[in-house]
Amino acid sequence: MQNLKRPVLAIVLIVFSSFTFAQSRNEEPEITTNVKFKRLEAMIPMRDGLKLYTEIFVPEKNKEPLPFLMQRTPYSASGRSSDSLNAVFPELVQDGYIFVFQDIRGRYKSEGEFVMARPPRANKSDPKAFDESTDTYDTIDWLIKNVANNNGRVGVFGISYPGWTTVMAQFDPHPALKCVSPQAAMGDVWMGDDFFHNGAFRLTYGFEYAVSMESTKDGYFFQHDRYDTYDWYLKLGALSNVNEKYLKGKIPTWNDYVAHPSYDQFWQQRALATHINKVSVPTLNVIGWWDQEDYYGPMKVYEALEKYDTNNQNFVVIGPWNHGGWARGKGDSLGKIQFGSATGRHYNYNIQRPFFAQHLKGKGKINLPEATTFQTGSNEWKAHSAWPPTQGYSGRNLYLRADGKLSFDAPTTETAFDEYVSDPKRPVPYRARPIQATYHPKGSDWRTWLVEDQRFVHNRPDVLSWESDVLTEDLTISGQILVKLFASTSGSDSDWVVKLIDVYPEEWPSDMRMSGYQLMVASEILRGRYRHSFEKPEPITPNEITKYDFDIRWADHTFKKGHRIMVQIQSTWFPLYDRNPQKFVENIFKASDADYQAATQRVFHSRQTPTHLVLPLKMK
Ligand code: PG9
Repeated sequence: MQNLKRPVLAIVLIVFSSFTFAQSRNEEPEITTNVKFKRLEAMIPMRDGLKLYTEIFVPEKNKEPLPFLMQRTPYSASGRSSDSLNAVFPELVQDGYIFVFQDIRGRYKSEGEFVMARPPRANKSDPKAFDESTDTYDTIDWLIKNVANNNGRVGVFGISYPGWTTVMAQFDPHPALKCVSPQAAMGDVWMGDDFFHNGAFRLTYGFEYAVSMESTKDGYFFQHDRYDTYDWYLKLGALSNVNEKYLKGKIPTWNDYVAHPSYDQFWQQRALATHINKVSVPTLNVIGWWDQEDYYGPMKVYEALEKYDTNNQNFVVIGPWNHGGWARGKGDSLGKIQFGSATGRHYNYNIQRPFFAQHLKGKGKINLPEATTFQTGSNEWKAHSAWPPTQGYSGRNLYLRADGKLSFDAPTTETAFDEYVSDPKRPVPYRARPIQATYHPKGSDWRTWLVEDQRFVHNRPDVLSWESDVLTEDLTISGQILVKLFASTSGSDSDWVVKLIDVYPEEWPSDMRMSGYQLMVASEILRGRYRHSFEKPEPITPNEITKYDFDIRWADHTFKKGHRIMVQIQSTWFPLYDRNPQKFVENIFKASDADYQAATQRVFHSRQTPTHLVLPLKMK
């Protein structure tokens, strides 16, 4: 057993609202365990009589009563062994837990029907009504009564869909539920997670994921007829071809996209943050800066819980990870980006492990700051007393200027714009081709596309770039990045993609391939029809300068001295996002191939129409 009383986070004086704590480098040992588990299988009955398949792993030699750590998943409860538990959760195995994995309704060996992101039950007074929250409750009740030598305490954790079931676990929880850790929990699949972002449809993910989950009960891989799916999706044409050519109306989630293209009640009910009205148990939210799937939702879940956190039980950790990256490997790099320390190991050893030990085993006390972030660029862990930080930062406007320049000084010219033609026949790829299927069994660059060098599109005629002078000192941003875009289109609908990029210096001696690297720090898309309301789309008046107010999410990043800041703007990001027809149609899922048209886009940077970003800049 590790010494849990070792101080977990160095306590230093708070400067403004944030402070750096001792670099974790070499602090956490690589733990190897070789614990043998007894595997039990159970069909656990739910309140409506249906049974859920569950595997329970009890350490063979354990004498003291142990707590449960549970994951509820649509991706199969089977397939784990003593070896895989020792490999995946060495810190937790070392401390001693009974691990539980359960197939949610309708998946793999569980009974019932699978419903994608099943909304919380409406009728709470019906004793047989169920949702993921009641299924967790009923499972916990069974576990503590039926598994020998348990200590009556349960923790629930999980990444992504199992992160969603973790958030659901804390609604009306069983008294034995003592803490939860939702990790990359998709929280709002329309506004900013897997299926749409600000109304733009995530074509590759939305299609491939729905097909893989709803074609069979136990996972299915759609075979595109070519390796580079850029071509496949381009050839597919309008979204209306999907049902006609491939799905034939048989995939419920695809039919839901078609029936609910806007942010109506259907999606609002599934947005977990909107249901949160208290912090039920201590909660450790975990998020990756470069999570290619669920970044927005987990932040919203944290924010929603924070509103009710009167007892200071809700915490967030945000690290330099892709989707679930903290649970795989050391976390010392992502793609070509190096972090200088094993950030995943730091999280698992110094944060997750003592969090569960305190709440499930009554051992030690973790002094977690409100928000723990790994600040990228400076590569330092930071402790913030609020996220986003509220003191010591101020919004600073960064303006697009003529000749591709970026400046903190506002433009003074009367008329100024840059323009490009956005052609749905030649959309801008979102990552370097070949674009393998999202989860291609032989490997896919999907997991690291957010940190790809953006030079692969820089200077395309349909991607505009503006760049600052070389920075003469470090510049740190922590929090939400706002966009005030003044733009026109010759069409009557349009997408706008804005990317904030850290341009590395020309000299990068440790790895010359990183010289001039363009690292995306934040990015987002807005479907123009939703500029006023996500529920009620409106056409754009062609050729009229229109203001778009949105955000490109959050960052905690230092642009180092010697680097430059860059902003890129484009109108397609394909095939991650479907193409906007650029002509207003009632429902883009029903548009025909003939509806897609090229449009001339102008981005303005004059005195009256000063397109700019508002950066949450750290004050000196
Ligand atoms: N990001 C996945 C997901 C897709 C759709 C809904 C919920 C989650 C996942 O990795 O589980």
